[in-house]
Amino acid sequence: MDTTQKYKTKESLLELYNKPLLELVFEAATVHRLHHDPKEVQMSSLLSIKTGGCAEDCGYCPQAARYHTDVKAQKLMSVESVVEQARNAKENGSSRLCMGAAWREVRDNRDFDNVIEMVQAVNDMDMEVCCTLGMMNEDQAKRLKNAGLFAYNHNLDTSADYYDDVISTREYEDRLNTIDNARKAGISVCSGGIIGMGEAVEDRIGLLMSYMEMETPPESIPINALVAVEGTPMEDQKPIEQWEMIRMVATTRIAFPKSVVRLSAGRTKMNMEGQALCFMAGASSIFAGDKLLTTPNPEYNEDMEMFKILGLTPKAAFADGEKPVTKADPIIDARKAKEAARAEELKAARAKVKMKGFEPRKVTIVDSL
Ligand code: SAM
Ligand code: DTB
Ligand code: SF4
Repeated sequence: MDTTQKYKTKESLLELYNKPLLELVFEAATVHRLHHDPKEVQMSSLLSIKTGGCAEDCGYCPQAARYHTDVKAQKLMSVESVVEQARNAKENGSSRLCMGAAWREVRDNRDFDNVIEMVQAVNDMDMEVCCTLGMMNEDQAKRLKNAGLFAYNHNLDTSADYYDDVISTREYEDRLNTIDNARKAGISVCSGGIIGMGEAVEDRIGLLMSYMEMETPPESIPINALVAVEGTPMEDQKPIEQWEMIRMVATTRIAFPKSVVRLSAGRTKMNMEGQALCFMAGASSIFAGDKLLTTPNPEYNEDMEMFKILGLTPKAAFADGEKPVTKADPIIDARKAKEAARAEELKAARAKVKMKGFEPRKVTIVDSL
């Protein structure tokens, strides 16, 4: 049953969303079973590699510099610390690591070189690597793909109509372009949205329509419930009901039968029964680990307990696509060659000084205050 044919218009999707809940869940569960193993759920761990201090004004985001939240800005993590965190995520059952940076856009600088090295290292650990770094151009997307990036997360967040109520520092069109650049580079697309930001149900459907209009819809669609963080313009938003999350997951599943639907932010506010209905209705992935980017998420052992009760199993890496090959990065290789040559020069200079019989000057280091 190709449901994308049946539910192609805003009206039909709206009607679907508003169906009696259990009928909607039943229909979604039926579609889910045609395209996915309902026992398998992908576990993806999030890691904030560069936190806070972001120049954008996304109304939901605790990492925007202009809002007074408890998030402390931190510089880019080291490659070694990322590898350590990836190892921990893998040991806890995650098959994907999603690295997030509080950037408006990717810039061609040393930080991006380091992200390339992170992608190479985590791909070499046989985990699916996903990045969410803000806007990027085609060359940057190609460089990430070359490093072994499996997926790129870039959310449209809401409908084109409601977008201006949420963000003013960039356009919907900019988001679409970045998604296009990831797609052109052969990277799997992860793109979804947030519910509970004060939008109408029509905007939730409008978000889905934006994906419906794409030549190829995202391979993965995260559905987030707003985490209303103190200090952001959305701090007082009324929390959504679990039923709304279930309806949104089910409608997304039916509209995009082949995509992975990710039950994303907001699980700490849901009980196990609510999450179970989401899995029944076609959610096939979660963010795992006790932290999203800056806000709490259920602990690994809580999720494992839930999986045991519901009879779910973590999905293996690369079940939905071949592992990318990590290729050499010319920029990093050139930099390393330059550093090696400089080290050789220094070594030779030191040896020369020694041959002449000079003793290196002794320097006493006094602890600074
Ligand atoms: N800076 C990059 C960007 O905006 O694309 C990547 C990081 S950004 C934090 C990734 C996504 O997290 C956002 O697009 C948004 O969908 C989601 N997000 C951020 N804050 C959220 C919140 N308070 N509640 C739910 N989702 C949130
Ligand atoms: C997505 O759709 N949700 C994740 C991930 N992609 C990057 C982020 C959720 C962030 C929630 C707020 C926070 O922890 O800062
Ligand atoms: Fe910056 Fe991304 Fe947060 Fe927007 S969502 S403020 S771009 S970190």
